[in-house]
Amino acid sequence: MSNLERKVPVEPVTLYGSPLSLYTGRVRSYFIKAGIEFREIAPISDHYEDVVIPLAGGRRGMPTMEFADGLVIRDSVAIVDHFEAKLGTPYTPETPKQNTVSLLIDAIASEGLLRPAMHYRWRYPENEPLLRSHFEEITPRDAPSDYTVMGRFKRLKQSCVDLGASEENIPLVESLYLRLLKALDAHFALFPYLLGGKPSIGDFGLIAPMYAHLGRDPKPLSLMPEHGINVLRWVERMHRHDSNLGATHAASEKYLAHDEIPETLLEVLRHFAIDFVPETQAARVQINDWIQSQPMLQSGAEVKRTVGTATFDVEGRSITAATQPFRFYVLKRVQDYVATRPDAQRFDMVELLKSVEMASVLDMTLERDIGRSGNLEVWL
Ligand SMILES: N[C@@H](CCC(=O)N[C@@H](CS)C(=O)NCC(=O)O)C(=O)O
Repeated sequence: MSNLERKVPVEPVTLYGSPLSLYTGRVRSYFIKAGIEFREIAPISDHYEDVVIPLAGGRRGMPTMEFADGLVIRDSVAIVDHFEAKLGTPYTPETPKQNTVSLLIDAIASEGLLRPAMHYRWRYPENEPLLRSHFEEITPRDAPSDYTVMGRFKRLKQSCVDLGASEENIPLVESLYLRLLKALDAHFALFPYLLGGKPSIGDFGLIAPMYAHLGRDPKPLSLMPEHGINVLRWVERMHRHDSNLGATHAASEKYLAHDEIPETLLEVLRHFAIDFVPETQAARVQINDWIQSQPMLQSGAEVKRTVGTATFDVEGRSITAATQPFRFYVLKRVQDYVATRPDAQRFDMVELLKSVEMASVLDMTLERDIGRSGNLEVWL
């Protein structure tokens, strides 16, 4: 029996989520890869309403998970962290450049790809029958208006615009996404996962937008056979217990040797930088201004999903998008990792990030840190 198998809980855990939920995808894929026995159910039972939500900080968020002994964890990052710690960090690369890239892609993909994910879901009516059916499955008891099927449609269509996918910006959002597919396709043609023969934390962040929205809703799914066959194969691979290497992939089920970051992945990072860097910089300024304007913000106060909007330029177009402190909570993990490396390693990491126009993200910090308390993100 391997160490991994021995440390896996005996009782199956319960994952409250849905096939249409972006962040459930991160956890589902992690559980499948780590061999964690789980049952996934819709978050609608009386038990969920009366017992789980209060333990989840009162937030009705997917994913939320519950252990047989009653422990509840809400938030996909916290759930993955919990299991990484428990299992001996099986999906955290040990070498510095690979771990930096894994953490960076985790942040960029799970927080920075919401714009194409929401655009391709909510702008194409052919997705609606599937979405309606899934929302019916997860409509809670005595649903408040925001949580009825119609309420969710209205709210989420609006949040597509709020995230910067306005009517005028559709050509830009689609062009950026199709170029991303192309870059990822070139990478996954050569490597089964981001860093070689085994998934990393970055793969689990990337599967979040690439499954429920971009790899499953009918319209964006239809783009994959034309623009990203190897991305489609990776999406499938991320849902299998085995490594599922392709015939053209090297046979090793390990991360690449010598801390290598392949050129195809550097290209993916260069592409991510196009909107992630200006957006994060603009969001940082706006959120820090907001923090300054809140002298009474108590330590322990819940961090709201959005605190305003920021405007930035991408390829000559202006985008205004909601600013989300959570982006910085995830990004800080890369920043802290790099900051605590020995000088020589840090130098190499900064050089690597410079080569993909991303070094500036190491300095994009908030004036107040974010922590967790009672299953909520809180201002420290
Ligand atoms: N940071 C959270 C975000 C969770 C989240 O936003 N989940 C969405 C579904 S993917 C949700 O439940 N939103 C509430 C709603 O739409 O009612 C995580 O990583 O789990």
